[in-house]
Amino acid sequence: MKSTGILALAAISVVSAACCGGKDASTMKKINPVQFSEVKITDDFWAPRLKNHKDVTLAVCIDQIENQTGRIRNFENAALKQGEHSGIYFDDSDVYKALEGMAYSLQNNPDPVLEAKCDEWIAKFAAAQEEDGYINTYYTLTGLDKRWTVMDKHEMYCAGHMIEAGVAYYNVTGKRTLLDVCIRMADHMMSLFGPGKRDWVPGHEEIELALVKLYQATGEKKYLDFSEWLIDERGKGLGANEGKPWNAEYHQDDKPVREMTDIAGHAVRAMYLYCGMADVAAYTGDQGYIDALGRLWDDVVLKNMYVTGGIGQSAHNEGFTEDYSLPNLTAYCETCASVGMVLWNWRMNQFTGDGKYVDVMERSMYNGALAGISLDGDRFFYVNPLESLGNHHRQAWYGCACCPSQICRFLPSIGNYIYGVSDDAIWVNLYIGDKADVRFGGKNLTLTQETRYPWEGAVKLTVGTRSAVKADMRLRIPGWCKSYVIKVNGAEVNPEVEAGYAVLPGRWKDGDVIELDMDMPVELVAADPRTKEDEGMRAVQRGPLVYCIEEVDNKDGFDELAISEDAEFTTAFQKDLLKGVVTIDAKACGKTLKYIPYYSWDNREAGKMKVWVPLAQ
Ligand code: FUB
Ligand code: ZN
Repeated sequence: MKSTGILALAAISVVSAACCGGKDASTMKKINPVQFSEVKITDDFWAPRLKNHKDVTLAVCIDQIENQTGRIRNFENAALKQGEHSGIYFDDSDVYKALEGMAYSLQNNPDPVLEAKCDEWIAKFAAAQEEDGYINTYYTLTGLDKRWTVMDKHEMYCAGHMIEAGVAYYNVTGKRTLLDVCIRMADHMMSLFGPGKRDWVPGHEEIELALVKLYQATGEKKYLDFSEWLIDERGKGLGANEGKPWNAEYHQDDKPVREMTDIAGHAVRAMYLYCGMADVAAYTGDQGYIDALGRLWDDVVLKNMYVTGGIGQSAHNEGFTEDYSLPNLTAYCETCASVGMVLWNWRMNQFTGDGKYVDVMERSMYNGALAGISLDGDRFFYVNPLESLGNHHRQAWYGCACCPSQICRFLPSIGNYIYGVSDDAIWVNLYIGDKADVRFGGKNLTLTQETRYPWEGAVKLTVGTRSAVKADMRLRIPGWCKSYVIKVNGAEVNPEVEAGYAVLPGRWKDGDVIELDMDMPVELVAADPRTKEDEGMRAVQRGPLVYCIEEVDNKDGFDELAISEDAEFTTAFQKDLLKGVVTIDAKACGKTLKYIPYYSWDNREAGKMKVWVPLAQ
């Protein structure tokens, strides 16, 4: 295959988010996702990763939390009100995030031993909860008199992660012990803060989106209202930066959220805030939130995002610096921030039905986020640079372990992102082999997807249904795809494409087959010319995957390697390399550069790595 074009990232079109054509019973979202609990992943790409998550990653997280660090001991000590707190003041959140991943894993693979482990942890959380509902082992063990005095001490952040875990575990098992702990903590917070009570701006967002989940689980609207109140507290100069050398911008507290135009500050904080705003707006229809999210999306994606879908240029603030400044060697691109991009873009797509959000979601998922875990599932990146001198490696764990626990909860819920339904359409967002049970128009149908994506662009969808279903099938045509063929029951069709989706109206019967065959050439990617760090350089992309060169494959003069616009590319699936990858050989200027998918780097002999390679002079 040969490259014909050059992609410029800034070519992603600029359209602000518009609200909410259709609605379902509960939200103003246009699309509702088909939950991962209804989607059985069967392909060769993700299914082995989910197996690894179950067999390896969970064991690693449990071992770190119980044995290698003091995270569970903090809960035991807090229950007894004796002993010390060890680690960082927000370490409780890692335990909750790992539990959330365990809950999702139980949904995919029921396992009484794992469930017993969850119950054991939950009993420890419940024992560590104060009489008044407060729960945070750091303050219980270092002085409850100081709780709720410093807005950046992550009390609501930890509570938010506990709520996400509590709702997940309740949804999977029906057991409500942890949900009740969450409700008591939420009610405790609401007894102190809110209209007519104390002001509060959580220094690290997360509680906002979690309260919406608590509202969904309990039907108690007061949690939705509290979430909205917390979001609206921002930008009033209340001082989220007290006790920390950071300004209000770092916490997204420099202006009211409806006035926000530019992404700034800490990347993960920003992502969680935007998710919370989208979740609240899904119920309230707040146009001020929706317009702000559209503006912020343009600012992030067009001026501050790496080709890997990673965000947050600087280690200094774990966040944003100047527009178009995207250094590669020192790129921060925290794994959590890439997962945050997935979570936020998923929500934006549900509002608007615009495929451009899924393009970004897919970019962050397959590149920035997936690089965060080793192919064996046992080591993690926190920082994901686009260039390495050979000294950057995944680790078994981190003192600040937000990223391992993030990956732990992200992977088993990957099925969430594949399908959606709206009043009149079934949306196919991602191409991942699976079998899904879809409830549409009062009927149950199955969709069976067969594909070798991301290695090949051919997708076959088979409908299973007892009676014919009238629906538009909306197949996403990824932004990278310039040429494709669609067939229905073997006959080629030429559907309209609306906002990135090919729209196939029909009355779908049992056994109907839709085929989408996307050309997946190798492409050279140029950055926006305002990005000086990538001037005169090109990245290589094929389908949703960004590629890189590693020294282990390119030992001969690695630093001098150059690519050319007329490079000749050959691709090959190598089943024994890096657990099976399509490699790309680029013949340029008499040399052959060997490319591998970015997500798979640093899984062999240590060495240098680059995504952006200079163009030959
Ligand atoms: O502060 C909690 C988490 O730790 C943040 O989201 C990460 O950036 C790391 O600082
Ligand atoms: Zn992280």
